[in-house]
Amino acid sequence: MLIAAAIGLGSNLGDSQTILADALSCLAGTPGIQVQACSRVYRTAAVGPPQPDYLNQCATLRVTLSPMALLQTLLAIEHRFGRIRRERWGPRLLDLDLLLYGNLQLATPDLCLPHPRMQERAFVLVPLAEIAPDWRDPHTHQTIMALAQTIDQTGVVPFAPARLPLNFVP
Ligand code: PH2
Ligand code: MG
Ligand code: MG
Repeated sequence: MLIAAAIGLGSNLGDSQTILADALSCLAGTPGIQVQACSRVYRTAAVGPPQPDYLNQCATLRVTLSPMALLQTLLAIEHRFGRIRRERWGPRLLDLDLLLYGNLQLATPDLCLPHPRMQERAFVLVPLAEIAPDWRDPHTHQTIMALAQTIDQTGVVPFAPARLPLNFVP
């Protein structure tokens, strides 16, 4: 069975635009994952400790993987792109966050769904609203578009246009 999932991508070190594009190609080439839609890439002011601006993007997927298997895949791709975990919320080459998995709500030490901070993050909600405006947050039952409209969107600026995912199936 194919389950809809949504992820957030972020990078603020190295050639971030290439890293995000390559990470999406990598996901599209992974068995059990179809990339359904990619948002535009946004340049966003960093939330957290002082650090360079990020490039952020969201993608919707269709997966046959379990939530934990999908999370492991995301972590493996982060590592392949050389991510080293240093300070929490510090700069990184690639951050892949699992945001939504169908309408599953989950709270385990390794994985919380929906992503616990997505509702307050314009750098997640603005790109996600572009590709999944009607998806309802399973906690609040609000649509992503409605959530995006309630937050301050300053500091989230379009940077590059959306491209079709590599294994896009219309
Ligand atoms: N990720 C963080 C911390 N701060 N700020 C922006 N603008 N974009 C991010 O992706 C981001 C952040 C931790 O994951
Ligand atoms: Mg993150
Ligand atoms: Mg992360």
